[in-house]
Amino acid sequence: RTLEAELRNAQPDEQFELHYQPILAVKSGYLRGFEALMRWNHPRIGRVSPADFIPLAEETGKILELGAWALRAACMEAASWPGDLVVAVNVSAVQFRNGGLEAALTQALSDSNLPPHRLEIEITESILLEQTDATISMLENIRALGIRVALDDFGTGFASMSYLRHFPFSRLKIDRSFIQEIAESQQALAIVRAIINLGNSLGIDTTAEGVETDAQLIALQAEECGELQGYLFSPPVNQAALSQIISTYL
Ligand code: G
Ligand code: G
Ligand code: MN
Ligand code: NA
Repeated sequence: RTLEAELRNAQPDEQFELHYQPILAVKSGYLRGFEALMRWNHPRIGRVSPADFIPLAEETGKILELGAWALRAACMEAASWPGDLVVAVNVSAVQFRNGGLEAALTQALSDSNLPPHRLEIEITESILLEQTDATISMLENIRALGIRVALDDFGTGFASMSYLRHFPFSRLKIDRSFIQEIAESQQALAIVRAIINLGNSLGIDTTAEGVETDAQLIALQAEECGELQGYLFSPPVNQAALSQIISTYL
């Protein structure tokens, strides 16, 4: 059977799991929370990369089932974490367009009892391209539930300054392509600094993604960037390793 047929028949609870990557506060080094990242372990094919199955799931509509499963599973897991640790869940443009997203969010929060301020969704700029008014009001409804909204991969797409004025984001996640260069390139550092300053003046938090080296960390510590994420601290890990990270940091 094709990968598409395998995906169509896959039960989320049986073949999928979430891995979690820690997110740290820059100044204090405190653990702020985790980004949940979906993993598909097919019984015969083995591990399939999200880069391969997410687009396929978006084309076939399977992402609606997988996305709702991920939201619920992430909220259930996060409800068992200590303190105010946040869970960030990636949401596809297809989930946005379909119209069931608010219901899936409400359901995940009520099933898990997770306080809404501990849930953040990550959306990409592609969501902003169409249906502007409908998109703005959906984001406002989601914010009104107390859920935070991050704009993922910021700086790579089409997001213009006007998006930042009109859409109620709580966070900008600076794409790792910029972070990769900050220790060597004055231009990359200038762009990252500009994004951080923009966020700070608009009251929007910033996260630097893909921090891999000490030199990058030092460069970011000199800026007013809020949070960090990257292989330097940890790759996405399974639930057992996650508990380990929580007990190390807390
Ligand atoms: O975890 P990894 O770096 O392999 O993820 C590759 C891509 O798949 C990233 O762009 C990531 O945002 C996306 N992805 C991972 N998990 C999810 C998910 O649960 N939902 C959606 N929509 N995308 C995800
Ligand atoms: O598109 P999004 O930002 O959601 O993608 C997250 C992806 O980035 C995950 O697949 C994760 O495995 C990957 N990732 C996380 N940290 C790093 C890093 O430090 N370097 C690289 N190259 N990828 C990373
Ligand atoms: Mn993300
Ligand atoms: Na990203």
